[in-house]
Amino acid sequence: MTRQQFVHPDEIRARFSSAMSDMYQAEVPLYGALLQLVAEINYHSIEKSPELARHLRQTGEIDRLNMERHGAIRVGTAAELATLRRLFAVMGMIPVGYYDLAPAGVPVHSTAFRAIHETSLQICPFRVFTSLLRLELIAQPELRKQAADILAKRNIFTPQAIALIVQHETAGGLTEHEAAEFITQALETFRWHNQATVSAEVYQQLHDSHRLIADVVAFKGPHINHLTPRTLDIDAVQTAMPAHNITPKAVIEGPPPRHCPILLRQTSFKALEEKVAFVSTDGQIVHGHHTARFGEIEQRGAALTAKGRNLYDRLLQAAQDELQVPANENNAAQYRAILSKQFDQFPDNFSAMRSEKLAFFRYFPTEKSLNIAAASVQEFTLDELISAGFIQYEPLVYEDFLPVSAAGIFQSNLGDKGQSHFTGHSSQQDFQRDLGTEVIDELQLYEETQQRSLAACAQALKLASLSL
Ligand code: OOG
Ligand code: NI
Repeated sequence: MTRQQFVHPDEIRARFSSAMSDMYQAEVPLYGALLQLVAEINYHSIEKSPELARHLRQTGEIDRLNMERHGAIRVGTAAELATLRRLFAVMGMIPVGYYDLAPAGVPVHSTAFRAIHETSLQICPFRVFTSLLRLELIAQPELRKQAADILAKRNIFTPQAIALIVQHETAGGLTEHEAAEFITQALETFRWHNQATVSAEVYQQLHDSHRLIADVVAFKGPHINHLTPRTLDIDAVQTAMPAHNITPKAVIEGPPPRHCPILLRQTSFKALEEKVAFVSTDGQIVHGHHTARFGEIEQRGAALTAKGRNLYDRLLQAAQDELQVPANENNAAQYRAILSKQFDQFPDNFSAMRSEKLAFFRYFPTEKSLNIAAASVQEFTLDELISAGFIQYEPLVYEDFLPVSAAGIFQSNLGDKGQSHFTGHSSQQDFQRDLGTEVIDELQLYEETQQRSLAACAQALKLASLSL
């Protein structure tokens, strides 16, 4: 069989993402309502703002907007995480970034599986925030052992999914028929099961230790716990949610509203209370409930450089320090005011963000550049080429996550008022050992995309090279 007959991983990812969205819509109808609301508001945002429309067309984001989403899952063992890495690799999804949630009181550490090249991201930007439970953070040794024993007994992958992962690894790809079967089989891992694998008593013990531990340990597999569409106007969706019977959390996570959006702003609706069946040791079924699955929306903005990110982290921390208590329903308006005031210090135009090297950009040759004699611009710097109208730039969209926001999303859904942080030291090395590979540094990826766009400009203008 020749390579040409393999379905491209980008195509498998696009189909899988769409199949997962269909499954989640059937499982959580409110997600369907949210999708519709987001699509309507995106449509109006584009109609209302020719500038936004032009920007989205220039970057190509307009074509990926309606299929853009991320999901989140939580696994219990190193073996589960390592096999997930192989499963996502079939779809061209590689672990990017390390997120330590323990300091925020969530006993997990995480990565995001996603495509890494701008061409692949353009075909399908689907990402999955994937967390590994840190059992060592369970304080009671007996419960810790019991949780580990329960997890050791489960298998979260179908035999056919494993066989197709191996087929992909040995043959170098999947045929049309195999890819279709892979999507069906892989989806099984993320399906919701309303039957718990433990008794109501064990569930309660796990739940008392931390709600998240019950969510990971007491079920057959890592059910997808939310799928998040991308909105162009998160404030408009947040305001419109209650009229659609969707109750959002009080505060939007991330930066304040800005003319030039940066990083990521997110809000979610509370997890649903769902009926589950527990099995007691004598085989009796006991009915109960579990809250795990919720809905979330996000607005994505410019990817920041290390310098920009430091400024963001500092201003966010300053806003939290000034508020003194965690943001909630009662102080939401005050928090918004404080946050906006702090972020006055973050330039809100792309020209300043570029000259101060706060964000990453993608450079495009303009129409004008196609008609000039190369010799006439040989001596121009990048800034001069921009001023003379030969090159345009657009911010690179942030493709990743924010640990403080992620913790806020976890917390609002866990309703966890107890433990506010874990002290056990966490380590990217341990995570990578369990994952079976190193995670990619996201800043490196943005740097490379920026660099490739400069190289393309140099080529269009017939220049030997072009640098920042
Ligand atoms: C993941 C929470 C993090 C985000 O968008 O930051 C997340 C989870 O609840 O499992 O999805
Ligand atoms: Ni999320």
